[in-house]
Amino acid sequence: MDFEKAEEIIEGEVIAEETSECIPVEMMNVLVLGNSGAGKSTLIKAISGAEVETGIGEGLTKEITPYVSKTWPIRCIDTMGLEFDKSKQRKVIKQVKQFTKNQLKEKGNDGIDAVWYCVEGTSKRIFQYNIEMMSKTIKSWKNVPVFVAITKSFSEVETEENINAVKEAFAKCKDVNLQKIIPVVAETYKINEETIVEPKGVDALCLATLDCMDEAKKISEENKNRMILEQKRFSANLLTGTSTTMGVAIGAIPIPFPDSTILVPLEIALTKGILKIYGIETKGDLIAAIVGSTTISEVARATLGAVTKVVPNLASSALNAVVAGFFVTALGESVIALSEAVCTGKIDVEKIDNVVKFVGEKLKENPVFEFVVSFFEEHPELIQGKSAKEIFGLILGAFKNSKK
Ligand SMILES: Nc1nc2c(ncn2[C@@H]2O[C@H](COP(=O)(O)OP(=O)(O)OP(=O)(O)O)[C@@H](O)[C@H]2O)c(=O)[nH]1
Ligand SMILES: [Mg+2]
Repeated sequence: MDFEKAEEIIEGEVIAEETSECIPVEMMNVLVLGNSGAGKSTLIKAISGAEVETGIGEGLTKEITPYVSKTWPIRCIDTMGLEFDKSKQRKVIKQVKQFTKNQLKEKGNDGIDAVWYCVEGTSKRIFQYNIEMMSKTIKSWKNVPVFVAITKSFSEVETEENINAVKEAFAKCKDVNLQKIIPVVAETYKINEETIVEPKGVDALCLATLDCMDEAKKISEENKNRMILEQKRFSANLLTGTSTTMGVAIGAIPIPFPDSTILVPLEIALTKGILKIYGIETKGDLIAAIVGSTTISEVARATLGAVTKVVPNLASSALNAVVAGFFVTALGESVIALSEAVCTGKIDVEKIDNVVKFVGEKLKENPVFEFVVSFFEEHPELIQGKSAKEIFGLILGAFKNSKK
C-alpha cells in the first residue's frame, strides 16, 4: 500500500488540519445517510476532526460534502436528511449520484465503499419507510455494505432494545447488505451538573468499516492501533472539554473548591469516563484513590492561592470558577496520559500507588497553572468587568495560542 497522501483529495472537500502521516492513499468513501437531525454531521465531526456544521432545526445540512478524516483512511460524505418528503429524497439521490459521477469516479475511484445509516437511539421509532428510502438511495452501489450507527445511544439500558428493533426492521428489507449495528455517542452528553455520558462506538464503527474492505485489510496492526488511540484521544478530549465547562459553573461558589467536595462528583465522572473510553477496567478504589490523592488537592490549592495573591480584588467566586475549570482540564489531560500509558503497556493499572503518582506528576507538570497565574499578573486590565466564564475563555484562548 502506498502511504503517500493528498493525491486523490478531491477539490472542495474539507480536510482536517493535521492529516496523519501514515494515511493510505486508498481512502474509503463512506456515504452517511439518515433522517434529518439523526446526528450524521455530529458523527462525521467526531471522525474527521474537521469543523462540521451541526445543530437543531430542520434540515441543517443542505449540500453533499465530503470530509477526510484526520485519523482514519475514511472520507465521510455528509448528506441532507432523508425526509419523508419524496421530492427531498429524490434530491438526495440526485446529489449523491452527481457527486460520485463527477468527483469520485473521475479520480479513478470506485465510488461508495460503505454506507453508514444513522438511526436515532432516543427516538424509539424505526420506520420501515425510511429504511426502504435508504435502500433506494443506495441502489446504484450493488451490495454495498451498510452499517447502522444507532446515534445518541445515551442510555445503556436501552441499547439492546434498540439493536433488536433495528434488526427486526432490516429483516424485512432483504436487499440491504447489513453488516453491523453499532451504538454510538459521537459527542459528550450532559445529563445534569455532575453526570455525563462519554463518547463511545466511533472507533468500533470505523474499524468494522475498514475490516470489510480488502484494501483496508492491508493496514498494519501498528497503524490500526495508532488510529484507535487517536480516536480515543479525540473522544477523551471532548469529554474533558464538556467537563471543564461544567467545572467553571460548579466552581462559581465562594468556598475554595480544593477545600470542599463540590467538584468531586465531576472529577469522578471525568476520570471514570476517560478510562471507559480507553476500555480500561477499573475497580472503584482506583478512581477514588486518583481523585482523593493529596497531590491533586495540593496542586489545586497552590494554584488558587497564587492567583488570589495576584488579583486580590477579583471576586473569590470568579477566581474559584476559573481555577476549577483549568483544574478539570488538567485532570482530564493527566488521566488521558495515564490511559495511553496503560494501553501501551507502560504502566500497570493494578498498581494503584504508581497510577496515583503518575497522575499527580502529570498534573503538577501541566503548564496551564503557571500560565493562569502569569496571565492574571500581566493582564489585570483584561479581566475587569468580565464574568468567570468570559475570563476562563480569554485565558484558555491565550494558552492555546501560546502553545502554537
Ligand atoms: N450530545 C450529543 N448530541 C448529539 C449527538 N449526535 C447528535 N447530537 C445533537 O443532535 C442535533 C442534530 O445533530 P446533527 O449532527 O446536526 O444532525 P444531522 O443528522 O446532521 O441533521 P441534518 O443536517 O439536519 O440532516 C445537534 O444538536 C447535535 O448536537 C451526540 O452523540 N451527542
Ligand atoms: Mg447534518
